[in-house]
Amino acid sequence: MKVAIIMGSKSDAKVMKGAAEALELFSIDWEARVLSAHRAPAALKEYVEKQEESETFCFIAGAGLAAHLPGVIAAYTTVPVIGVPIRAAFDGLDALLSIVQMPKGVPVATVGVNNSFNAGLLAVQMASIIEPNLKKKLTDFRRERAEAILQEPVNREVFND
Ligand code: RP5
Repeated sequence: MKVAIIMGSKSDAKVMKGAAEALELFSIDWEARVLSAHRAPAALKEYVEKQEESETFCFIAGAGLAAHLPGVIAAYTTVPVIGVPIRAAFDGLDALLSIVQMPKGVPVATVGVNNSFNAGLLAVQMASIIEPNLKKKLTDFRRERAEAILQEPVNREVFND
């Protein structure tokens, strides 16, 4: 089982590395490509269609500006696509709306602006549907995070940051 991480530009890599980090926490295999919907549409189509015959169970696609990449990927495949809006202008609102406002029939699951870690985590949750070990790991992960929050000391200084 593998996740294909696609980004519209090499400049997106610093944001998109969060997806790979989340997947690696749960030992899920991934591969990453730079493939733009606008600058290299033919290569994008070829890559996405090739994944149909592979172990890829999810695409994570990050793009900024007129971020059509996740939607175009979703148009070429029924493998689930998670879109990551990248903040390049307008605080990322342009990318967020470009990704989330898909027409009925061609869904893209969208995470928060620059939140590629959550995209990785959502892919892990998808994989956990058929992998009981992952389900347990995810439960432990949530519990550890909750414990860390509850142990955080809160004093007056928290309001001074
Ligand atoms: C989008 O335009 C990319 O996803 C990137 O976020 C943004 C800027 O790309 P570069 O001009 O840095 O290549 O297509």
